Amino acid sequence: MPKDKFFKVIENKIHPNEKLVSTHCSYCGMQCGMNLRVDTTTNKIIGVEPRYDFPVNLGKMCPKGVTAYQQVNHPDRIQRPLIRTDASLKGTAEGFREASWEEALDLIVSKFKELQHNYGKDTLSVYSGVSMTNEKCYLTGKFARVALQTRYIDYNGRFCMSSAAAGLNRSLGIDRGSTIPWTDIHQTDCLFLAGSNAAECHPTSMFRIWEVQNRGGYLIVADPRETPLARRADIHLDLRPGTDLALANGIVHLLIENGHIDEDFIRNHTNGFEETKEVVATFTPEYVSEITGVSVEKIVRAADIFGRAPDAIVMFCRGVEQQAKGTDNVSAYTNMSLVTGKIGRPKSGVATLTGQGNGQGGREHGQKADQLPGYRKLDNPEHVREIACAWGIPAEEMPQKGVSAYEMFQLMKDKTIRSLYLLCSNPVVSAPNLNHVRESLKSLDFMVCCDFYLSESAEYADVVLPVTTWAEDDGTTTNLEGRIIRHRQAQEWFAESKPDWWIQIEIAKRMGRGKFFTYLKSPQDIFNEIRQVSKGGVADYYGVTYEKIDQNNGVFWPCREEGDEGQPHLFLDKKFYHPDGKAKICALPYRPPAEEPDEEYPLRLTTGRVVFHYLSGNQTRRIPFLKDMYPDPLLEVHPKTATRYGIEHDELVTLKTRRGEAQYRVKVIEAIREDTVFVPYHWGKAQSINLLTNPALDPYSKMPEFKACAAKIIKHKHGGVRHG
Ligand SMILES: Nc1nc2c(c(=O)[nH]1)N[C@H]1C(S)=C(S)[C@@H](COP(=O)(O)OP(=O)(O)OC[C@H]3O[C@@H](n4cnc5c(=O)[nH]c(N)nc54)[C@H](O)[C@@H]3O)O[C@H]1N2
Ligand SMILES: Nc1nc2c(c(=O)[nH]1)N[C@H]1C(S)=C(S)[C@@H](COP(=O)(O)OP(=O)(O)OC[C@H]3O[C@@H](n4cnc5c(=O)[nH]c(N)nc54)[C@H](O)[C@@H]3O)O[C@H]1N2
Ligand code: SF4
Ligand SMILES: [Mo]
Repeated sequence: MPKDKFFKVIENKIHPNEKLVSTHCSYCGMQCGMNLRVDTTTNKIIGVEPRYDFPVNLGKMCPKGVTAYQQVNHPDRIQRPLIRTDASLKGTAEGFREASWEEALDLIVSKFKELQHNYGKDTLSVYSGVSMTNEKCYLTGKFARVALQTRYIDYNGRFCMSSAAAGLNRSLGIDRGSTIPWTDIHQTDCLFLAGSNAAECHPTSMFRIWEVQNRGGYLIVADPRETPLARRADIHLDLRPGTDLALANGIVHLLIENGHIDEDFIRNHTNGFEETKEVVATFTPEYVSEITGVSVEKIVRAADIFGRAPDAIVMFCRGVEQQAKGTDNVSAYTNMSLVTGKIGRPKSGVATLTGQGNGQGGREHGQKADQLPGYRKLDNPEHVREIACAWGIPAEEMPQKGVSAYEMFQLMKDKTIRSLYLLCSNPVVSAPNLNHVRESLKSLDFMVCCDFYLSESAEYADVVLPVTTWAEDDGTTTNLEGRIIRHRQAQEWFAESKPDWWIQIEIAKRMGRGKFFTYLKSPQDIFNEIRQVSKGGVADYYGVTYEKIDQNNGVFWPCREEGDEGQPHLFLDKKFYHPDGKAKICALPYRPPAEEPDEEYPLRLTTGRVVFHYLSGNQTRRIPFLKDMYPDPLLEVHPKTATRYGIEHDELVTLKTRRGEAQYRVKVIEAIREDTVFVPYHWGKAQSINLLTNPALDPYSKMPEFKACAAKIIKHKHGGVRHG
């Protein structure tokens, strides 16, 4: 790939008694290149330097990235396996004793066997995450289906990328988050970003995003809050939470009316235009303004700028996806690119900003309830046969498809599921409607949690297994562009911790299923299996090798042959991945959020992130700098709303919804709509905003409605402003 205008050769300085290990950040989907500094006398990681040679971040990093290394030798690391001695203390950090690996693994396997003997194979479940490498994500799917032989596996991407995946699959026939490499972004003429707080959540994208304006291009942002991105945008579409579908339909309506559509492209490369035209016909700027609260002028101007721009990129993130109609929102925004033909060429396209480090790769290789490696589907008998054959099991033995993450917690409550193997996620903080989820975990007969810190979820476990961090193991991840990259081991396994793959292989052996795993001795062995098994699938990794990744700074999938260089741009041949080669323009009638404000709950609550913390906060709340910068969650309230409730900045109030309540200090801020309040979700226990969120699920993706529900503020009798 050609070097872009930001590329500079800067050598990393190596200090005496140190070596640099070239790898990537553990956190978000940007997967910034970094070098870990290792003291060669102690062989411990002691610091970090950005990598200038990785084309995505080119030497830039954010506050989380520069402190990520502090996780590795942190005093809170779990040193050895823990076994629960007092069941009455479930839900607390008390009531555990240390144990050997032998004892812990034997206990797990005897419990699994006993439960399966009494209640059938599907009584076990696996809930996983995508902060893990492709190797671990892939193996977890195989572990559930081949070692544990259960249908019940799902993962935290259900709460993250599931609507993007469902929407992109429906519209384009493929779910690669971005149709273009990140090095295209700054070269476009119009960047339309919906529901993304990129300055805080994908901070190292910002130099490219600002460059669009520096070059004379336009930035249009749709967000109920005036985020740093929205503040500098040419147009800020400050919509009510949960109304994106109306906004997107309204813009498509105007693109058609203004003659800004590409008729040749529509005729030759898409289906569905006529039906869509009919549906959007009623979405006049006035009607859209009524639903969204955005002024008619702004809607008209946004559509005009987007329509006139020679090249344009539509980007969206969880703000539009974490809704009970997230899938429709994704397809509706994708319609903007499809009707204008601004897709399938450099500098134009569609991108969702993938959340977790391996949010892309981790959703391709079989951690989803209905999916097998290479993006194959469990309800396709041909796909099942292919994977069963690759794994060496009879096709009839392949477990059926399971259910989505939140539905799994429901099945625990009614005892259909009696055991959970949890890894790489902290659902006691991150799942919606937590009162229910916490009860579900309590009702389990036996729960295992694999983590490197004792998370809020680990406190519900019967056995806790200490795992290695990202910096102690080799492997690959696939970043938000679809680029497969290498992570490298910089330090030995901490204390008695083990990598997730090692643990799963040991359990498989003890379950009597070892023969399906024995030849996997290292991450590279597992990667080679992914190559074989994904061959012929949509997400085809066959042509990717560790060596090729090293030589090219990553390889974009699909990469079908050893000689193939991978595809940074998708659809350059205007072939979409539906059987007829055409993309689908989707006709999508509007529907309101699952829960609208009313007299009792008059406010709209939306939730999300701040720059200093990551997801459930289990990793970042322990890093001194990050904790100091943002110690506790704050409730963002517009000054006029604060006046209406008679509350002041920093006052402690109760926020309540139909599902639960929690107390927060108020942050009075103009950068939010008057009818909306916002709380970040990175905290556990009584501070969890997910005690309040709505588990209404999207019918296609099964994504909960994290981004919109009805709430009220309750003022405390005796104030609560801190003084001094
Ligand atoms: N600092 C930090 N960075 C992260 C993460 C983190 O935890 N912390 N997590 C990573 C992960 S896993 C993810 S998924 C991404 C998430 O990245 P983002 O999606 O950018 O983050 P959020 O804060 O969840 O939501 C984005 C924006 O959506 C807006 N929003 C809320 N409701 C609506 C709505 O109805 N419509 C529209 N259009 N916008 C709405 C919010 O005001 C917010 O500014 O970030 C990744 N990067
Ligand atoms: N209200 C609200 N809720 C949300 C969201 C929102 O916007 N609003 N966003 C949702 C989104 S987008 C996401 S991605 C989810 C994420 O929510 P979670 O899935 O809870 O994410 P993490 O906090 O990353 O949890 C990962 C856990 O695994 C551990 N861990 C890290 N790496 C490894 C590893 O390699 N192996 C193992 N075994 N453990 C590891 C970490 O210490 C941590 O405890 O939250 C969702 N919840
Ligand atoms: S932007 Fe994301 S990948 Fe880059 S340093 Fe920050 S958290 Fe890490
Ligand atoms: Mo996410």
